[in-house]
Amino acid sequence: MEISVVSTRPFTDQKPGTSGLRKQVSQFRKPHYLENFVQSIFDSQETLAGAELILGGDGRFFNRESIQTILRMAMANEIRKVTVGRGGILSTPAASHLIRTRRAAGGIVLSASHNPGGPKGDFGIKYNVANGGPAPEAVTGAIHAASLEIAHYRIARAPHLDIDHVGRQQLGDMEVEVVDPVADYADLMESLFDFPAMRALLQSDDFSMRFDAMHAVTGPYAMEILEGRLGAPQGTVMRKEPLADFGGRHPDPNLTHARELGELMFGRDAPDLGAASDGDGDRNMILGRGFFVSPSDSLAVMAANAHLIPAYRDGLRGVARSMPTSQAIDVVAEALGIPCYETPTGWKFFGNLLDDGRITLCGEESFGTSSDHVREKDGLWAVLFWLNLVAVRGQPVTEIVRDHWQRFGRHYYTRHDYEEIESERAERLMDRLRTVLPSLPGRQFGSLRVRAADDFNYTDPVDGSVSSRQGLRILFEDGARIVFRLSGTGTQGATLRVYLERHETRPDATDEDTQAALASLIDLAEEIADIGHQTGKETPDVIT
Ligand code: VG1
Ligand code: CO
Repeated sequence: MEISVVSTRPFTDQKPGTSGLRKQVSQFRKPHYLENFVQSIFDSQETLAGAELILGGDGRFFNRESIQTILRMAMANEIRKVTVGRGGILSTPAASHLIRTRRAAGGIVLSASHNPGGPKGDFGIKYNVANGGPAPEAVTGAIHAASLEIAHYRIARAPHLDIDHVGRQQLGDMEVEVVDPVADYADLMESLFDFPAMRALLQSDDFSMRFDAMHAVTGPYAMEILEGRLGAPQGTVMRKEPLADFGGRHPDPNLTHARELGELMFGRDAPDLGAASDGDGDRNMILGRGFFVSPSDSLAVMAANAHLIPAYRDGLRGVARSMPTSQAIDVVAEALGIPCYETPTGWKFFGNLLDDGRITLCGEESFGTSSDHVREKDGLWAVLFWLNLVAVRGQPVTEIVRDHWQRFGRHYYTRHDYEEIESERAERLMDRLRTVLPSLPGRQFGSLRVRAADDFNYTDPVDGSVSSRQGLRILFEDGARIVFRLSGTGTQGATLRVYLERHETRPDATDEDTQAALASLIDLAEEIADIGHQTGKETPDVIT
């Protein structure tokens, strides 16, 4: 088969962010843009030659076309075998699982997660390593370095490959196996949870649930698991057909974008459990009847109840959360007598802790939770965890969370996002704040006294690698915190994220409105960072 060696020149913007390379589709469609990045993966990752690669994506616009290109480049770069999800589909956690079970050298997942899709939307490409997890910083750094030096890429002149039927084919010397994207993952879920108890719950007359797949990748997974294997009534899965533009909305599981689900869950005769996942199936939102479970609380509740779930019957080795995630799980870990690690934002930082057997469960405030069953966050897994929990505790979601607050106190928590700020302005705000931090410790603001203020640095306890400048923290003596960081997943301008939290232990004060309960911290964040003036925005664009 003929191989073309195509001359190209570097693009200077191919530095992967928090989760892969994410750009507008228009950027990805520029001649050579995708090819340059893929060749940079092959050039920098020597373990791939002669090995197996897993390939799939969330089905968004440009997914199928990219898969054809990557297959032809893989052949030209002497990959032994590519395993691809039928239709080019693989959710992020399913891809992680496949990499592990097939002992592949790595995987490429095409997704921009919860960002909008379509010709005017976003596209993304993530590289995962042999443990099934997102490439650590050393690997993304090497890919970026290769992208800055690239002079040509290799691609086979091959016909269009059929990726819509399960089976094996040859592309020159390379084998291409198209697999059912759902089956292995569904088996894995069945091995972790108490399916008989969940089936009984879903089929009983006094329980109902809705899962919003948001026209994204989890539709087929949720259909097979919830309506198929667990026998949930038809219609349990909403917006189940994956669409290339997600039906024109953001596949972002929150109350703004999962509007219909929110209306149902906060309306009359609401179902008992509501849930949604994002574009690539790694995020989850959990709702009770008229009740929103904050992701940080969800993580803490999971840790406190893990022993009730078959896969975690013997307890947890340890837990971890990203730095801005609330400290609700720290309190649970302390009660359980297990370690709790604090990592920078991004799933890649959990990989070593999981591989080293230090933790079983981990999560982020950004609707991400998972365990050692894969090396990615896992949306449907979290939903099944909650379903299993409701089945064995025999209590509604709301009661489970309220009980948790009574036992451990409540960590009031919110995140305020200021979007599409001019990048220079956002950097200036952070720089200014960085210079203010040293003057804060010891200062009193109303009833709050600053204990410490710093720029978060992380040393990986397993390999000793250091990641610096991972977010600015102001820590108060009573345990309250304000954290500032800039997003690493956006495609337009900069997004400032302000994370606020306070621990309330008075049993009669755990049912306040979150924004009201955090009002003085919110005002203080504005005062210290001068957000309105620095960003030109009076109020945040998104509050979660
Ligand atoms: C955001 C979240 C982070 C998450 C990342 C990828 O990153 O804050 O917790 O790991 O998205 O999630 P940032 O840098 O924009 O804050 V996903 O579901 O987009 O792969
Ligand atoms: Co995602």
